[in-house]
Amino acid sequence: VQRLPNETGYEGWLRYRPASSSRRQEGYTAVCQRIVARGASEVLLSARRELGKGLGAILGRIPEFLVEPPVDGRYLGIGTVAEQWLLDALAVAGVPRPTGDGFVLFGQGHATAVFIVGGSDIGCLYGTFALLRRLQLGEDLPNGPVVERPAMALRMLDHWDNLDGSVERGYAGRSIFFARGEVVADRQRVLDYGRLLASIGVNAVALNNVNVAPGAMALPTKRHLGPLAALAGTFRSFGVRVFLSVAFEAPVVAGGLLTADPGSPEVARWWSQLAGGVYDYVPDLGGFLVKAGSESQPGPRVYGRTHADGANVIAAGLEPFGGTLLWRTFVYDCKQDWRDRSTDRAKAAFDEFLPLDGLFAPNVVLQVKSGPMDFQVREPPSPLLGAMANTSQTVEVQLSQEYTGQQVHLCYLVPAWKRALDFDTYASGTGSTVAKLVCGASSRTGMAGVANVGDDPNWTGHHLAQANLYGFGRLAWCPDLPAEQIAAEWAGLTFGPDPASADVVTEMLIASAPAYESYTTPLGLGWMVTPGSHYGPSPDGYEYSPWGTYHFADSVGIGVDRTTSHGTGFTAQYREPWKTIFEDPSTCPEDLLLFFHHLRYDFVLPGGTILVQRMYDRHFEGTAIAEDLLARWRSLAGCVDTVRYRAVEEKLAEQVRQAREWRDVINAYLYRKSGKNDENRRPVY
Ligand code: GCV
Repeated sequence: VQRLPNETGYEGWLRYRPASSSRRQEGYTAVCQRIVARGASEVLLSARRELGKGLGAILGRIPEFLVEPPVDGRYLGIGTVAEQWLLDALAVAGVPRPTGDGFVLFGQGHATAVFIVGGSDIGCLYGTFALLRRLQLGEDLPNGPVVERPAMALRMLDHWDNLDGSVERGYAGRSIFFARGEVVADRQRVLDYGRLLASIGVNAVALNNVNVAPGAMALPTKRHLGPLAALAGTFRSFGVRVFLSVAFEAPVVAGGLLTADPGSPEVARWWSQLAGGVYDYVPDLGGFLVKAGSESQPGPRVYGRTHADGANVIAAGLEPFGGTLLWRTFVYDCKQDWRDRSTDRAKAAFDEFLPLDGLFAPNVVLQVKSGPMDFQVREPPSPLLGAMANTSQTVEVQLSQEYTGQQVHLCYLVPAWKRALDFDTYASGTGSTVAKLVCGASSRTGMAGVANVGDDPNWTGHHLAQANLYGFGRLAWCPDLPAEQIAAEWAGLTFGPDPASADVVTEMLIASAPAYESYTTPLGLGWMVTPGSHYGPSPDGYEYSPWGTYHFADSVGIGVDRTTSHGTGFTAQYREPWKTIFEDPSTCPEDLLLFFHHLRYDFVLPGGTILVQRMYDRHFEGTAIAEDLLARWRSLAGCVDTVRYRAVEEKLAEQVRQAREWRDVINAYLYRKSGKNDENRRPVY
């Protein structure tokens, strides 16, 4: 048996291996060994370098770069709509001009020549990666036009990286941007990250943690701006704009003022000077990101001001430079008395922000978590999404697997994000999906994801967690892509060219999140994790903490009554028909039942099973799937290189151990509360 060369995973999905057959390789080579490229901007140079690298490996020979098309008419042409020769080529082929950062791939005369034409330089770069993806997946050179354009304007990753190099909720090593209080000087890793991001269409990155520690408040000041500008320059060559997280109270802590009151003229002056200072160094800075008035962080209410006042004063400083202020709506009172059954964390963002609709400056975008709580494995979509007709919104998801197995457990999150994007808010009639809201509203909105990346050699800790990074970018580019297709693309690129391995990996990805949900907290329960670390089962951990994330289990039943008729009234934040659907346990989707309702253990579900039995069943089923994930992976022994094979095997074996622990702890808890036996007599302790 021929051993496959070991891989670290560092290349991600840009592995660029020789074409799978010599026939294919010849076909690609006939056209792509000569590249006609005339533009020479920084971004176009990135595209050229990528073509050199990618085609060099796929064709097995370094392509030649030309300025004039060769006489035999066989070449790959690349450039933008600003170049007449490409406009001519488009016209001859009858292909529409690409716009914005979109691109068109098309062939001429039975693919004797192939073109990548971008609406912009960045469009060319995206087109380059799209072509390379096709070739890596063994597809034909494009003939009929492939026309693409990013659906969302903002496709952004938020890093929760601290200046000391640690990463809040990071499970893949240390920061790739900061170390020991400084911005890193060696930018090789950042450059390779930029390539990965551009290849999936991500165009913005917030570098530092939204919980801005005092040291990091100095980030937008002179001391760090030189190195930050260099880092932004590296990203710029991949079409990625940089954002910085700033703290609401920075005028006091970093600026030495006596107040951070947004109503104070000196505070306004301070923010505008700060912005000016940053734009001197980073003229295309995306803007600032703020978490205020949340989880013990000071916010505008401290000064008797609203979130609109707080956001607008910072936004005014950014406005002259075209910058955007992303203001997070993750605002709630994290200290709750369990006896108070009317206060509900799920309601907080809507209650706080809805009355402010229309009061935010045009360059403010509210960044709304996809669910009303905090990235649980299953939550309903946030009712705030789409509820503010006169305010721009961006949806926020989490790639970093804080509550979904911390990159030890396999949990492919794209289907969950898709659920949020596909949700019909009915804000302006049927078809008002969240995707439509964040795609159409403005040139500043889209999707932000908390990054799952660190300095681990394979970027994400778990090799297979790279699928979430890949999937985030692809989904923000095109929310219509099916989660299965994204999984299959990624698996093909990462484990191909052997299609059998890619198929197994795709199936594993698709099975993973339902498994995780089942063996941890199915039916919308959530929150049974260990407080603080958010890892491993602790059924009463948050029940006896003041954070207000209770499930209210007693000897009779379990779940949170969020109905309007006798609960917290959260269901009233949804438009019809959702309000009615969620309000009634007989119409509420089973996966959200305990999110919206407190039900008796013997509540009869459609089909006749009682609630607690269903919970037992789900825990057994989920654990069995986790065991099956390991078995499926083991079926790939010899088909995947040893290094990656062993690393994934180790993670999956640990996942099985922990899935069994989750199953046993939660089932035992439910049994002791309810006193009801498992009707199948499986071991419940
Ligand atoms: C950055 C959760 C996490 C926090 C995180 C917070 C947020 O509560 O546990 O670590 O803080 O979300 O999104 O701001």
